[in-house]
Amino acid sequence: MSLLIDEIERVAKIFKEIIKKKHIRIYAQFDSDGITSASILVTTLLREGCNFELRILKQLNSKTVNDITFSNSDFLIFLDMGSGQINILKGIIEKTNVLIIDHHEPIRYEHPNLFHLNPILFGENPEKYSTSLLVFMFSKFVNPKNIDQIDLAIVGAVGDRRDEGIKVGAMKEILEEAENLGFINVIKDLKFFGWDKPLFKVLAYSIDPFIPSIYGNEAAAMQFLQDLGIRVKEYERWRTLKDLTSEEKAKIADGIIKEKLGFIEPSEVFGEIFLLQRKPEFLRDSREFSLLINACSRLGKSELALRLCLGDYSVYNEILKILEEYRKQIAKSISLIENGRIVEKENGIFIIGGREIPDALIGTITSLLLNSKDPTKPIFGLAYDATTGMIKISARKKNGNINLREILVNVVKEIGGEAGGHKDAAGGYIPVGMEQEFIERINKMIGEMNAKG
Ligand SMILES: [Mn+2]
Repeated sequence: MSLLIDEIERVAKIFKEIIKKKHIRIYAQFDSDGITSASILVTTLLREGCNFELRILKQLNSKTVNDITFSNSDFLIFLDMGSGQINILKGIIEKTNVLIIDHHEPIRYEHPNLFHLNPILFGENPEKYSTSLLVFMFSKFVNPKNIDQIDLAIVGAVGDRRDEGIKVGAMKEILEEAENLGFINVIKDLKFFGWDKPLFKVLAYSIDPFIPSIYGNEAAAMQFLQDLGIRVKEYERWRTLKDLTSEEKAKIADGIIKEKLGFIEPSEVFGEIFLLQRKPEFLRDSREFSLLINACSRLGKSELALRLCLGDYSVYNEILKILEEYRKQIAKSISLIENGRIVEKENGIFIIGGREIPDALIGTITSLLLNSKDPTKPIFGLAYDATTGMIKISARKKNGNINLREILVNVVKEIGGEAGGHKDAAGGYIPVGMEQEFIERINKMIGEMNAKG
């Protein structure tokens, strides 16, 4: 057994003993990993008959921490955030019990009131975990019944793009168990979803895989398929993913890999897909489920996503409308970028979102562009965030040894702000007006790091 799993088990047992005497307050990060984590925990607490409150936070920072109210008998839980913000949580930890379940780079801090579950603290690779998987393991120790939450755990992992590597260690056993119990089915296929929708539409609106040359352009998607020798229509009916032969699927995969000229791994186009066997048809594909959650969150409707996770399917039609709006906003942001809101320096690419690209979308957009720009350069998305009155930063990279979290932490030390995250995906805030300074300093810093090797 691993030290991490031992610790999850130990904390789960203590938790089970004391939770009935406590009022529990859950704070979860607003993306698909955070919301699935919150849902798993909500189900767990309901099964234990506990009192709790839940809030979804866009970001935990020195401003939003002030909104956290509690009394000394409360038990606070932070999901998919908190590890990197321990400094601002110390005041709370001094006064009451805090449980952090997270996989972002942690600050090491010990206190009798603090339970801190983070793979990095136990020498494990954080790339193998999402918070949803950690919360799931925790919940399973609280009550073995919670094995049925495996599907949400997978949706969260998919949202963080952790699905490629999760079949290792403890997760491998859990996934096999879930497969045997009929909760999930793992297949290999093209990584698109929308099995019954016209194929050209599926390609035109896919954001993962993302094909920039046809995104949002149905005519271009049709042309792309025709150029590959794939019929888009059969008699009077549009063909769908379901209609494709394996040869045609291979042609599409090859076509995309060629189109993207090495900007994409073959496994991002064709690979393992987790199907959720116990969910209704429209939520069966874990990637589609995850996209719906993200669309809701990014457009400020995380409560709908939460309801969907908890099994209230009456919200589905409303969520489909949100998804449409989400896609429109992404298409609009991408066209803004193509029309000049981007700066390419020697050592990095910078998206200048200003007030035009919504701060809630800047992370998504930055990730998308990572698949179509020079893969040797990290990308930094900048957008104005009205809630903090600061410029939000999202940083992503594909290759190279530099650590984006470290770089952002160093820069905000010089120009002000906050930063946290992972080596390959980090984020933060800088003061308004410091954008140019930020770009210059980042470009210089990465240049110096690359020179050192
Ligand atoms: Mn996460």
